[in-house]
Amino acid sequence: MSDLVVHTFNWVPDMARGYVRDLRVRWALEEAGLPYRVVGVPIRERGAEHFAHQPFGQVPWLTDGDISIFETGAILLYLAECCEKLMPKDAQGRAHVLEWSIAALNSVETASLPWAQFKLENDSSQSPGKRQIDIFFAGRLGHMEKVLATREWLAGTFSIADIQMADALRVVDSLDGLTEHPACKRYVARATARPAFVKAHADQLAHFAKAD
Ligand SMILES: N[C@@H](CCC(=O)N[C@@H](CS)C(=O)NCC(=O)O)C(=O)O
Repeated sequence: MSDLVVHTFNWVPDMARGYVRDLRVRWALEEAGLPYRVVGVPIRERGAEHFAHQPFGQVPWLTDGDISIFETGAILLYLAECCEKLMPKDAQGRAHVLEWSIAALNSVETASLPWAQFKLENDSSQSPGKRQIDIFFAGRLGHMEKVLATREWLAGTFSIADIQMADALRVVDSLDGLTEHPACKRYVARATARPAFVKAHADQLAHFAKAD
């Protein structure tokens, strides 16, 4: 690791302070004892440079010399690869860290974040008539639409990133939630046309049908 730089907003409203996700990255870096710098980027005018590093226009992202990585979970795993204080080296130890990292993001935070948003919505009179969850999700789809408009697969060639992203969007498509996001819709169609998906899907249906 060379010159580690955590990029975060240069200002956020009071209520967000202490909760911006650069905290997780700073925390990991502190645990690891790795030197790093923090660079602030504007919260209001987020330019092309910002989106080139973080396609959702969010923070944080980390640069390590020429390497740039976004998504807090990915950044932590990236740091953990090089630091035994963040993840043990033995196979079972690594597996436990991976399973619990994904559990935090995918099993707990998928519930805790909407819960917090509903709670904030009920406690305030913001956006009357518009549900925060709709605004939140439309924002996410808007960013994914831009990403998927210009690439076939998320990480260059097909990868486990596409398995997870396509499956997350597939349920939305099944509920007609992608009608205004044609690139997302085409991506789901492309992914689910892959022979491996078709077979896995058919096999799952057959598996459960056995129990009928
Ligand atoms: N999944 C992303 C979420 C990042 C995130 O929610 N960042 C917030 C700050 S904590 C942000 O940039 N909010 C501004 C926005 O969404 O426009 C990660 O973990 O890195």
